Amino acid sequence: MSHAARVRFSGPSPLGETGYRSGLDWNTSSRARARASEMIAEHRPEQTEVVRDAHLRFDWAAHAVRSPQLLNRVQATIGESVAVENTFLMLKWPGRTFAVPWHQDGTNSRMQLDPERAVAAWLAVTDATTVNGCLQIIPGSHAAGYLDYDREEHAARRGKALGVQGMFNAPHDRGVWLPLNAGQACLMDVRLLHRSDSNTTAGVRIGLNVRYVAPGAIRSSSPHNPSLYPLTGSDW
Ligand SMILES: O=C(O)CCC(=O)C(=O)O
Repeated sequence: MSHAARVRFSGPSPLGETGYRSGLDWNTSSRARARASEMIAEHRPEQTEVVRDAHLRFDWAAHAVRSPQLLNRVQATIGESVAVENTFLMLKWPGRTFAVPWHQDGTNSRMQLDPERAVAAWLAVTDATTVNGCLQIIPGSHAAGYLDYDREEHAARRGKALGVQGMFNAPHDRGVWLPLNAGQACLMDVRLLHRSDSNTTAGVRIGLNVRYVAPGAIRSSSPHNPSLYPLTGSDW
């Protein structure tokens, strides 16, 4: 997206001052862990780290994005009509370096998401802890709006999963860790700065990242608009 066409979108968050909401449930822990076991068995041979559009590939992920408590919160945040714009399943295998740099989910070179009409969710499929690579966020960082960013160096190797990287020297001491049990989820303003570290444990860490949008949320300069996966409403 050209620099001139980019909008900063500074201002309040539909998720309040902190710009995030944690402690939601997308499933029971035992069912989430069962899904994790399936994913580990399927992806262990290739040690796949990123699966794009997981909601189109796995029935459990298609159900996860419409789990009632999560979807209710999403609708309370961005309105009744909701579609999935994108999902990534992220698997962090033991012994591999896979840290995700500071970034904002709602901006990349192709598009920007209007933060009043879009929200990001992160669903823990395994437990996510400070030692296996849970999210770290900077509460309130959405208020500065979209920041400048660089292209991610390793995008090609990671299947172009993340288009942006550490846009500024975010002070780690302002960061808050967001550990979640399997089956729990959090919602984030699409401008909220977040990152995660590599997994230093012997187990696999799996999370599902979801971007939800309401009609009109996507500002794009690309002819290849993302395909939407409507969940509720009829304005699509
Ligand atoms: O799963 C992770 O460790 C990071 C996910 C994330 O930040 C993202 O996909 O936007």
